[in-house]
Amino acid sequence: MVVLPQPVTLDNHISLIPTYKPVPVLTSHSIPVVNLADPEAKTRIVKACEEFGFFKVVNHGVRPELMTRLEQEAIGFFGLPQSLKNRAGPPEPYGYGNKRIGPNGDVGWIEYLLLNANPQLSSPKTSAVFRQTPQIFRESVEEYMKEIKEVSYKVLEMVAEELGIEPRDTLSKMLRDEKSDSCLRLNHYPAAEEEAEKMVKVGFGEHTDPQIISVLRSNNTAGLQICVKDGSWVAVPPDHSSFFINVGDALQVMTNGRFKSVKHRVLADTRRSRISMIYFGGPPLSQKIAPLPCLVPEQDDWLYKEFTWSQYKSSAYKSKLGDYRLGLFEKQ
Ligand code: GA4
Repeated sequence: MVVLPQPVTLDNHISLIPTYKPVPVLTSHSIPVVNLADPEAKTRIVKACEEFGFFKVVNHGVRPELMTRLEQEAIGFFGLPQSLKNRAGPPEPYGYGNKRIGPNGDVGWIEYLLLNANPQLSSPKTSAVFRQTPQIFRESVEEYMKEIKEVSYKVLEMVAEELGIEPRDTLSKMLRDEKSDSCLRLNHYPAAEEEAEKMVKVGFGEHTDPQIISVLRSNNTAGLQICVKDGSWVAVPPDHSSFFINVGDALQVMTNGRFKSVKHRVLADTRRSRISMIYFGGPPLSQKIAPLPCLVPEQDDWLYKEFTWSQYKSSAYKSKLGDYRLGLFEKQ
């Protein structure tokens, strides 16, 4: 894709986006790192999901050229003239979005493209995006998704094995399902044009991901932060060759709170642009979500009521980004 020299315009509400002072950076050894080829991987994953709801994955098997090619294509897309990009929006929920996140007034220093990750359920907006962009963009997205999905299946199968969940594809089959409600998000946190604007801004406000699992890859620009047990925020050193895995709300529920859905945010240092690509693995809309009986046999011990993914999703889309969405589904 040709990169057009277009200035990035995140319209005129920039002053609404708060600025931030930098927070302490966790050194990389503090963030759990899991080598997927390590025989200890399963144990390390479960420990990380309990402690942080977050970990970094190395030796993941995704071809580096797929990662860099999608990054290049995303840069190409975001470099298109604003009027062209706007034709792919607004994101309801799929398509191109600029500054506005979700339907309830959240804003950030960001432009993005949300795509359905399930070709069976491809939305008209996703198809429209691909009609307007070069073939190689679609191919990069599809090839990347194929491999990233394998990473998420592998991780969920390791979780199942370590926790003794049987069969071992209990979790991964929710994503493998042809009706799985999964999506791919390409985010661009642009560098500021004006010298005076070069500061840290909220790119993506604090939130948890509603789905089962999210797999993130970014370029080497910092910005991602996670909230740890004592409530403090720590910056995650970027690593463009690895993936970062987040536990989502649905996995927190299925493990009855044993795994933590990690609160995270992106504070964009607008001196450098940041590109991230995230696969959000969600179950089919009709999938029932509740603590897994093999982990918590007695319903009296369940911390959450049973709900369908469709119910949770529609409730999420009525919420603000930073809301505690699981509150409505907790048992009294
Ligand atoms: C957070 C995780 C994913 O990026 C996302 C987001 C979605 C959106 O951007 O449209 C939501 C947000 C996310 C949670 C609450 C609702 C929905 C914005 C928002 C305010 C695509 C998702 O599935 O949920």
